[in-house]
Parts: sequence; structure tokens; C-alpha cells
Amino acid sequence: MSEATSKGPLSPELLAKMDAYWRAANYLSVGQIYLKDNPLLERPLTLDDVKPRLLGHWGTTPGLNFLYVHWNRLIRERDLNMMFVIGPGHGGPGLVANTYLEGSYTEIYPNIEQNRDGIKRLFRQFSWPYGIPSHVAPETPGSIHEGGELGYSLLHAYGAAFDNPNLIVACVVGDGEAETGPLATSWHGNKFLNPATDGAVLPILHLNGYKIANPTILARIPHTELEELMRGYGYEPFTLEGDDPAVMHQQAAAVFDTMLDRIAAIQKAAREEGCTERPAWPMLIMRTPKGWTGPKVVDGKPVEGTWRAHQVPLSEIFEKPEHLRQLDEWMRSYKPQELFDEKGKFREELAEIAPKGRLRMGMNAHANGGLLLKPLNVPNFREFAIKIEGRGQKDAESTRSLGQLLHAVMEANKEQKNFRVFGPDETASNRLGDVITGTGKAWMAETLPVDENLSETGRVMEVLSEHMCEGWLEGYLLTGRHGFFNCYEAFIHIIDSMVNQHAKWLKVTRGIPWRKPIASLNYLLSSLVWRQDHNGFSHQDPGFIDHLMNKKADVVRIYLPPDANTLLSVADHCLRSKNYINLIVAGKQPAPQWLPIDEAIAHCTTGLGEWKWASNDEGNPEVVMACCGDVPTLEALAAVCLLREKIPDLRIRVVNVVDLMALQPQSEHPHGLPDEEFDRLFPVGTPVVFAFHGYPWLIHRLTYRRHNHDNIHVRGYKEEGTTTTPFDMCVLNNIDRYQLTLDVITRVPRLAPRVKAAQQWYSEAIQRHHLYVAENGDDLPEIRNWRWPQELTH
Ligand SMILES: Cc1ncc(C[n+]2csc(CCOP(=O)(O)OP(=O)(O)O)c2C)c(N)n1
Ligand SMILES: [Mg+2]
Repeated sequence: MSEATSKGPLSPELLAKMDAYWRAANYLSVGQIYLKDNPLLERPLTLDDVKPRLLGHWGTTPGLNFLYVHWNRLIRERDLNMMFVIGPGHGGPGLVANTYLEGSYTEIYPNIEQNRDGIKRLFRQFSWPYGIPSHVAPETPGSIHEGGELGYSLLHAYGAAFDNPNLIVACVVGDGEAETGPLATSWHGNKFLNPATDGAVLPILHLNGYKIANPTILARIPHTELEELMRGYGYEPFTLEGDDPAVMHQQAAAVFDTMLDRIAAIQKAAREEGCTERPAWPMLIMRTPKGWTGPKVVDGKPVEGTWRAHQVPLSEIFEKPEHLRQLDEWMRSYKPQELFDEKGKFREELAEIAPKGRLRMGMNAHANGGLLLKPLNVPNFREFAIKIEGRGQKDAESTRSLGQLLHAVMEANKEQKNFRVFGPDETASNRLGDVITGTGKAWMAETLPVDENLSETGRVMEVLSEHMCEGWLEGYLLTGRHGFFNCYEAFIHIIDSMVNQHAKWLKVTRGIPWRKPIASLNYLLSSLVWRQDHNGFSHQDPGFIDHLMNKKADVVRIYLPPDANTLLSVADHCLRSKNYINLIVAGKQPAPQWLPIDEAIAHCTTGLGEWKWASNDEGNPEVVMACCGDVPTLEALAAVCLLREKIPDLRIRVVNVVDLMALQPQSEHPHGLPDEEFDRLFPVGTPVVFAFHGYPWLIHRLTYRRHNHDNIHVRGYKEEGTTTTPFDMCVLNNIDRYQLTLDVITRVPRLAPRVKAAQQWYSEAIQRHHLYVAENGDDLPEIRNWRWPQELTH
């Protein structure tokens, strides 16, 4: 350390200890990347000590380790409840090292003892088959953010801070990560964070200057421009810059003290003095070398402070003796013998500067949200049920009933403040507006008299960024709360990649006993493909279902309730569930209502079933008319009605599917209907005409192993769309009642003599439809006003 050490808030003794602590974390990080033996370098390093495959990322790690030791001081001195979110999650070794040094790691994984053997195992397990992953993964104590896919750290941090007034979330944003779309917009989280009722987010832009192979944009604009950018986002930027460790420790301590004082003052003003202005929260720009303290030059090329430090700076250990020598020198530069005693235990006088117990970041309960999860109070959803007087006789907007339920959920959890609804500007448009009433929409920015329902304490989170909604909700759930995301169906694809990551997180945590289950991630997709009357083709894409279907069966649930009562039942179930990703697809347009509430509950419980009231198969169907989704259900029932008129003795069974997963065999999904029951519903040899909400191939994929699969014929969305009438959308995609009717006549062997006439009838019906809509701009009255004939109901 240089002589310029002494100026700053740290006593020489604490400074020396903190620097040693940092060296220990760096040493353990390098060791994890390189070594499988000789963990304390008690003998000269040989090739036998080095892992055969050198995997991991060094470049970001020393900066993370530096921050961790400083956060430790702040936690201890100020008794803070602090958790970390690490954007560049590839700095995994650093977080493993730090949670080891503070003792959390050994408490959770007792075989990683605090001695030579423990360190050896710690090194060996990293990026080793059946060991631990290279990133800040679910296995890492204290983590809620894997950070493998860059861009979501600040969103997770804000999500964690909402409704956690005593929590500080320290969030490292990689300067490369900062170039991503989600991260770029997530700075705006500060317009939604209420200093009186929420916690604080402490963003640190880790300006190490480089990504994998390039400089970062933010490192190559003038510093004043970067500060202005941060000011423009509404923050008060602080800067920490340099590479002399001793000087940097003092400066970091000073700048963090100032920033924490700022946070305390902001919270005091809001909480004790009633200040309601949006504060300029502090944020730090930390400009330090990538690969700080690592090899400066390798093979004649600069490494420290460049992109070459990103992964493994000395990568040809087995080919070049010089690399082995440099590794030895590099690791010894941290002076391991000063850090660990002769048994390999981290020296007591250094270990003592870490926080204790639950204050250790590796042990922060918020980062293991299930520990804090309180069950959501879900009022009796039957209260919002639609009364059914005659099947399909009354229209209702299904999502409106859900809005009423969500409002009741909000009210019932007002005290425990652990439920929020998220949506990109569409909550009212999706007819969920009731949830806003009395709750308000969170908003810390300016308000004007024209605004409605904006509130500093609002619990509906609306921002036109699906990324932000998703990221906040994930952060909120991962820290032990509940939530609900509503979105237009077509645009949910924007977060495809984010939900992948969440699904992976859930999958892994299921195998980690100390990670307690968290509330499910619930989606409602509305404004569906079939009813894009205002918007047309750009708004038509039901493919999120297909996307989710690829995830692990024990993580994903997909529901397509055909009416309001089934939607209520499904939503109730989803809101109470844990550790799932629940997708609900339900329309918002006025549509016929089919099932009384008790029937709806029973139907949703089995997931799919015969609608006996609409069938006349006498237990022996000639054809099964299957349907899934609200518009397909309507068209299927209208087709049944046409068929009953035309061929009164045709035995038709109507089967409706709410839970898509029930179609799969039980071997594929726990919701799968047993084969015998499936065969009873869809008897082998009986043709099935299936009207499906989404892309038709999915139904084939789900039923591929079913005995009757060869007889299942699916109609669904086939990427035809425009701004047209609701029924014309069905016609364009061949899912309309005329087509379904023709399909049945074509598929039932006994009706072969009628096929020709039916084809003729079909062409005429479609022609009549085309002419009418082209002329009148609306659907034929017989379509618009169609109702299920009461006399057909059993
Ligand atoms: C969304 C996404 N795109 C690309 C990558 C591949 N990748 C991994 S690390 C990295 C560079 C990250 O740079 P930065 O955020 O500055 O992190 P650091 O310099 O601290 O390593 C890239 C592009 C990724 N992980 N995620
Ligand atoms: Mg970088």
C-alpha cells in the first residue's frame, strides 16, 4: 500500500484489515478459477495443482470484492439491513469468496469448512462437474439475481426495495450491462420508489471500462456527460476513481459514508418531516481497472485495465511455463500466509470486521424470500361470480370480474403490504380497472390535475416497459412477496428471455433445500389475438404459450379459462400457489358466459372435461368437439349448434380444456390426465376436431403420446390477421364455426356422403360472410347475435 493511505475516515488499523480482507477475497476468487490443490500455496505451484479446464471470469471480480468489504463496514457501523444484487453475475467467485469469508457459506454448506480442506473443496467445486456454477447463482448465499443474462440487476433491486422500508439494496451495474435496453430504462425506478414506505436502492455503476472484447460506451464519454446522464435520470451521482488500493479504500469509505448519510436524510425527511418530493437518490460511478490487482501484462500484451482481463487472464498454463510462474506470483501477491492461519482458517482479526448473524449479506433473509413469505389473503372469489341464467345467454367481460377479485385482494392485504399488480399501461384497458380504485398507481413524478389515480403510495405499478414490470415483479417475488402481471398477449414476448431466467432460477431452487418456496409469478394475458379490433396484425401473437411450454413441467402452468367464472377460479388458484410460473390467457371483450361458479370450480380442478350440457353423445360419441380458449369455445359451440340442426342424430361430445398441461400424459407433466381418463374422453378411433386459441401445432405436441392422437385435428391461429371484424379473424384462420362444422362432416366416416354438399354449403356461407363484412363493416347479424339455443342444453 502507498503512503498516501492515511487520509480518510478509516483508521490505519481498519484500513489495513479491510485491505487484507479484500486480498483474501481476491485470493479465494483466483483460487476458484485455477486451483484444485495446494490451496494455501504451501509449496511451489505445479501443473498438478491446476484445474484441467480454466473457467470463470476474473475481470469484474476484484471490483465486486472491493465493494463487498466496504458494504460490510457500512453494515457493521450503521447496523444496516443490506442485500446485494450483482449485475455482472459472472463475478460469481467473488460472491462465493465473500460469503465464505463472512461464514455464511460454511453454515449453509458445512463441508466447505473453515480450514485448508474447506478451501481446497471451495476451489475445486467451482465450475467443476457437479460442483457449483460460475455465476452468482441460486446456490450462492445472499443472491436473488444470477446475472448470467445481463440487464436486469437494477430492476430486481427496485423490486426488492418496494415495501421494504428498512432494506438497502446495493446494486452493481456493469458498464457493459448498462448498454442493454432493460438496464437503460431501469434507472427510472426512482420515479416509483417512495422514500417513506419503500427501502433504498444504492446503484453502483461499475465503470471498469470494458465488456468481453470492447470498451463500454459509458467509459468513453466525457465524465461530465456521464454525470449529466445520471443527473438526468434523477440521481445525485458520486464518483470514485483510481487504482491505488489504499487511497481507494479511504475514498470509498468517505464516499459511501456521504451516500449513506444522504439516504438517511432522504428517508428522515420523508418519514419524519412529511416531505413528499421525489428525492435525488445517490448513485456511485466507480471507475476502477478491469481485472484490478491481476496480471498487468501477459505475453507482452496489457491485461489489467483492459478487456483482456474479462475471463481467465493466464489461460495457457499448461502450454507456457511463464503463465504458471505468473499465476504463482499473482496469487502470492495477496500474501495468503498473512490471511489464513496454519490450518487454513481465515484469521480471526480479519474475520471480525465482517457483520454477524443475519446482518451478513449471505444470510440476509430478504435474499431467501420464502423465509419471509406470508400467505396472501385471498377473499372468497365466489362473491364475484357471474350468475348464469341459461348457458351463454348473457355477455360479460371476464377480466372485469378478475379486476374485482384483485381489488379485494389488494384490500385484504393492505396491512401486510405484500401484494402489487404490474402492467405496461394496460391495466384499465385490460378491464382490470377496479384494482386501481382506492389503490392508486404508484407515481413519484410530477402530477397534473388531469391525472387520475396516481399516488405516491399506489400499489398498481404501471410503466410502459414490459422489462420493468417483469423485473420489478421478479425482485418483489424473490424477496418474499406476491404479485400479478397483466399484459397484452402479443407484447409479453418482450420479456421471453427474462421469464426464461426466472424459470431457470425456480428450477434450480427446487433442488436447494435452504431456499424456501416463493410466490408464483402470475401472468394474465388479455387483449388477445382474436379480438384485436382496434389494432390488427401487429397485436396478434399467441406464441408466449409455446414459449413457456418449453420450460420444466414442474415450474410452468398454463390456463385458458373460457369465461369469467373459470377465470376467477383459476386466478384464485394461481394467487395461492408457490414456485410456479402461471400463465392465464383470458379475453376482455364482452363474451358469453357458460358455467355457474360451482361447475366452473369443478371444471378447473380437473383441468379439462366434457360439457355434458352441450353434448348429445349418450356416452358414445361419433365426434369430439374440443375447444380451448374463449373465442374457440364460442366457435366450437356455434358449430355444434349448426351440426345439431343439420344432422340431429349425430352424437357430439363437447370437451373444454382450461389447463393445457392436462393434455399431456402424466409422465410428461404432473397435471397430465391419466391415459384411461383421456381415452374415456377422447375414445380411440373417434375423430376430434379441436379449436385452439393459439398456434395449432402445440396441441399436437401435447397429445403426441395419446392413443387417439392420429384422430386429433386442430384449428388455431395460423398467422393471418389484420384490422377486421371478430368473426372474420376466425374465418381468416379457419377456426370459424363453418369450418369446424365442415371439419366434423369430413372426419366422421358415416357422413362421407354428405361431404360434397357440406363443402358447397361452406363456400356459400363464407362467401355470404365476405360480402356482408366488406359491404357493412361488421359481422352478419346471425353471427353477431348468435346465442346458444336453450333447447339444446341438457
Ligand atoms: C444480455 C446478455 N448479452 C450478452 C452477454 C454475454 N456477456 C457476458 S459478460 C459480457 C460483458 C459484460 O460487461 P460488463 O457489464 O461491463 O461487466 P464486467 O466488465 O464487469 O465484466 C457479455 C457481453 C450476456 N451475458 N448477457
Ligand atoms: Mg465492464
